[in-house]
Amino acid sequence: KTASKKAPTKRQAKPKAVEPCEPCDALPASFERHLRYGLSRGEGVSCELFQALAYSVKEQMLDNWRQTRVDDSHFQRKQVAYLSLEFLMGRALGNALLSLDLQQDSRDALSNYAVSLEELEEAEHDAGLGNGGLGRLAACFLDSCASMDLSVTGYGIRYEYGMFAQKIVDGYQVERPDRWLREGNPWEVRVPTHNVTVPFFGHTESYVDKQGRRHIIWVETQDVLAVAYDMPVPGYRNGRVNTLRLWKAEATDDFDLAEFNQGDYTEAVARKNLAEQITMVLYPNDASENGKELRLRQQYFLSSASLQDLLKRWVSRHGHDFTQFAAKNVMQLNDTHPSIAVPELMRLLIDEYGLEWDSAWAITSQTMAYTNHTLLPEALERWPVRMMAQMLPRILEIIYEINARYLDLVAHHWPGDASKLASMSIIQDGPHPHVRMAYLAIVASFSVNGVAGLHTQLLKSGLFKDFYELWPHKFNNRTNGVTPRRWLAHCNPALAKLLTAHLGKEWVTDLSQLTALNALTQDTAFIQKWRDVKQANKALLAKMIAKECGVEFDPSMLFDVQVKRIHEYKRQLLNILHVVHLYHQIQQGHTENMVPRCVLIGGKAAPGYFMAKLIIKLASNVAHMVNSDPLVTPYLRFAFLPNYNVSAMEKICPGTDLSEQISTAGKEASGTGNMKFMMNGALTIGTMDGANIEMLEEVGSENFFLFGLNAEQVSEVRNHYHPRSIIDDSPALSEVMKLLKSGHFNLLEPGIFDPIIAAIESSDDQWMTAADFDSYRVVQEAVARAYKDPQVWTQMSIRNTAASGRFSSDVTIAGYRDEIWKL
Ligand code: GL9
Repeated sequence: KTASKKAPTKRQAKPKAVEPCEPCDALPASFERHLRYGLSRGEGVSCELFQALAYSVKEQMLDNWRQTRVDDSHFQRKQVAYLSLEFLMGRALGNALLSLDLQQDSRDALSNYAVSLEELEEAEHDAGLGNGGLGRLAACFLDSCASMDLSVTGYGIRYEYGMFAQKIVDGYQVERPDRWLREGNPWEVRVPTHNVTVPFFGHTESYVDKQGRRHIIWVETQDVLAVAYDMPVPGYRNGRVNTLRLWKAEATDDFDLAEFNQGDYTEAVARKNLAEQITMVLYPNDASENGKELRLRQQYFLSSASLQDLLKRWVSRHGHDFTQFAAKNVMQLNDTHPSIAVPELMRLLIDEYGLEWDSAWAITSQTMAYTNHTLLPEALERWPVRMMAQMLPRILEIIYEINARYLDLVAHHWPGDASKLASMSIIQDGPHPHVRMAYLAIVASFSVNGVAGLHTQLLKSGLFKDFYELWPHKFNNRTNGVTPRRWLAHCNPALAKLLTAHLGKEWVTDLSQLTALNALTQDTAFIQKWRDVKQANKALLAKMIAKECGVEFDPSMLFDVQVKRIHEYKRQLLNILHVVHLYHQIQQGHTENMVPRCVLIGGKAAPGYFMAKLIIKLASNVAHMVNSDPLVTPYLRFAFLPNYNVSAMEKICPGTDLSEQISTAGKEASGTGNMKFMMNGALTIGTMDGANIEMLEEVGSENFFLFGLNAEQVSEVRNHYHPRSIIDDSPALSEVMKLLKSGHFNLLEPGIFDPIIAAIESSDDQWMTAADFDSYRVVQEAVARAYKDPQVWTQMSIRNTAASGRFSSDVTIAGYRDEIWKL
């Protein structure tokens, strides 16, 4: 394999303007056309109406989509490739209508049909191509990049099965496959002209060419075809349409020729499946390493296909002249998942395009940037050397070479310190050596960032301390954010309308404008309007909860919500213990100062995570006892919402009063749900963790319910943690534990919650639930007191929204743009 085509392409004098050949039909006409001629039946069922509307909305974007590509390429703008194994996009219709200002046109188009736009939006299946925060962050970033007119392409995988659907059966989580593409995906465009092939397995050979240069070739590979599916990413009313390119794995046509020739045609065709498995399913694991071979295949498949795509585009313009490549390209690695892109870029530059090692390394190390999303040790990816040697032999050789050269540098920096060489090596030695992907990413990247202030601090002082000493200039913080288009303008139309009426409409693209709300906190008429909006949103949320959980939430009660992945560090357990405490208080008749509240918990547990699943079961059982006691329900109701996802959050955050952000300090890298709630006027009860700290800074401690140990205290107390004496010293917690142990919540299932009880009482409890219980309970009492005065509560709510401007992902992306990408 040697380099192919030489550089071609004439420079165009002007960017081609994309002229529509026929002026594109306005939306209503286009909608009718799609409904009548574009779809199989045109019977007008809501799924078809949705498809017709989606196709016609996509059609409205096509000219701008093409123009965006032409302009970016012509002006030779610096490009960013955002590489991510996850893009948790959710639904696209509502967002597209908002961005393109097509809401009224859509209503017009639907006027002849007995269906509302809102109903059609509900007919769209979520694109659940992610697990949680990390994947949703990628989706918010794409929206901000397009809205800020940045040339950024998302590269990901087109999983046939997205995040599983969660059912609750007898209180237990049951996973159901999410075949989100079954009815087709009207937004995507298959682009076979961008096909590339990705090699696997085989072995390497070396040869010396006529000039005496040694070359490595990777031979007898099993190649898999990567087929591009593009999804449009419209900017907010600015004419830009960026691209999310998702790769699907298919068998190449020349698979297993030998088998063909032996006459085993059908067998050979049937075996195609092996290749296509690569993009079959999203791994549903939240922040945990899983080491499965198929996962590594997915990672390499995405990395290789995306880089080949970028290099092909480069070569078509510049030939094999890569001198400007690093000045014009950045790859942002969303966690270590795509970090195999580092050796892959080296391979492509050296083996395919004939560069020398040093030039290839200069390019690679000036284009790669790495974002870390977690400190949890179980989430740090490591791949067995043996697995890599088999699957990606050429890649492993390159990793060894990168490591050898980098360890020279380490040896220079810490002369004679062999322990540093071992602890910092990309290869973790031992009987089963592993490749440490985070180290590989740091070594090769010009930027390493954390996702909130505390998180970045802890990276520098803990997990990556030695690397920080070696390369302090690489480290930087980029506090996460969420897009105000989806998470305010779209999901909370009533509040959006009120904001626009008082502040004008600029806040949608400049969320710092919300600070002007502070001037309205004494305006009683405005306060009343704010309250009315919240009440109306609570009524909508209550309707959904009645439907999904069969529990009546009363909008006059305090809505107290915790939705996120179920994980011990996020401490849904602490929340449940508090519910049990309230339940017990009510049963004891201590209701004098009680503020009636409805507690909602929702989230998925990783299918193999025993404790997380047991926490769901506990929530379900406690909810059952709470809701079936008529003495209790006037004061307390509790529901577990099944199948929490992006579109559920769009209904939840506008109707929430109190947002639960109660992780053990030092464990939640940032959190982003916390920001969505804040934007929508919820108050937060939370620990000094992740972005909570910055939220508190912005809004002031008088508008935030802070409790619990801070990160420093957590690591200090860790060494002498005795939950049993904490429990003994706390009458409230003692009662709660007594009730749990009595089997009150599992009368027919004796002993099932023993592992939870044991975990709380264990001095090894990493999450230190008992340590924060009393502090949490006391601050929950302060919450209740504040809620009693609607005027005061509403003022605090307004101040929270007012202070949320800093958590727009536009602000985050401005940071990436100026400090990392240098666009
Ligand atoms: C996460 C962190 O746990 C969150 O605190 C952070 O807000 C997001 C985005 O930076 O990244 N890291 C991680 O692995 N997940 C996160 O949410 N997990 C999932 O996405 C399921």
